[in-house]
Amino acid sequence: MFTRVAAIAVVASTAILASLTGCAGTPVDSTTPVVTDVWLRAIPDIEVDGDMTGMFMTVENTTDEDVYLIGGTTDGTYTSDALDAHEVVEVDGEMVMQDAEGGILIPAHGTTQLMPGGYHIMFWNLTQNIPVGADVHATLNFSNGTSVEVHAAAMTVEMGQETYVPNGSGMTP
Ligand SMILES: [Cu+2]
Repeated sequence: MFTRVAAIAVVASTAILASLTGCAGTPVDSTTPVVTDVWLRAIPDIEVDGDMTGMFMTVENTTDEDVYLIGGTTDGTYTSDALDAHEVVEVDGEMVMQDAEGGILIPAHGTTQLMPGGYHIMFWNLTQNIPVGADVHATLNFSNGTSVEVHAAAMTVEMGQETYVPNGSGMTP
């Protein structure tokens, strides 16, 4: 009787140890920014809607150092181009997009929103339509050497939420 109880106790403590070891064995890299709410503007017909789009998200930096989102890559499904980190700025009264110099700043212990009319990740030269509901894969690269794999849901941007202004490199996404 006593022996059996002892044996059960050993099994129980081994299970607890295993679960603790499991946690320790898969540490979260605390220098990797936390990316949430990823989506991108659907382009249902590239002949009509244009062959570029923007990806949007929330990025949180939990470290003591500023980090920059410097761009990304895709699996080539919708474009074979690299993904650029862009911003929308006002130039001579017009809103135009341009490269975010040095990347998109995610301040130390801060959060940055990428949204239509502001910061975005640019998809150039789309090779096929991105219908509403499509699951678009991308890898985002940060200035501290970390990367984050994301899946963006393609969604329609409500009318009036974004502007289309011609400029040297295209239009605001
Ligand atoms: Cu852009």
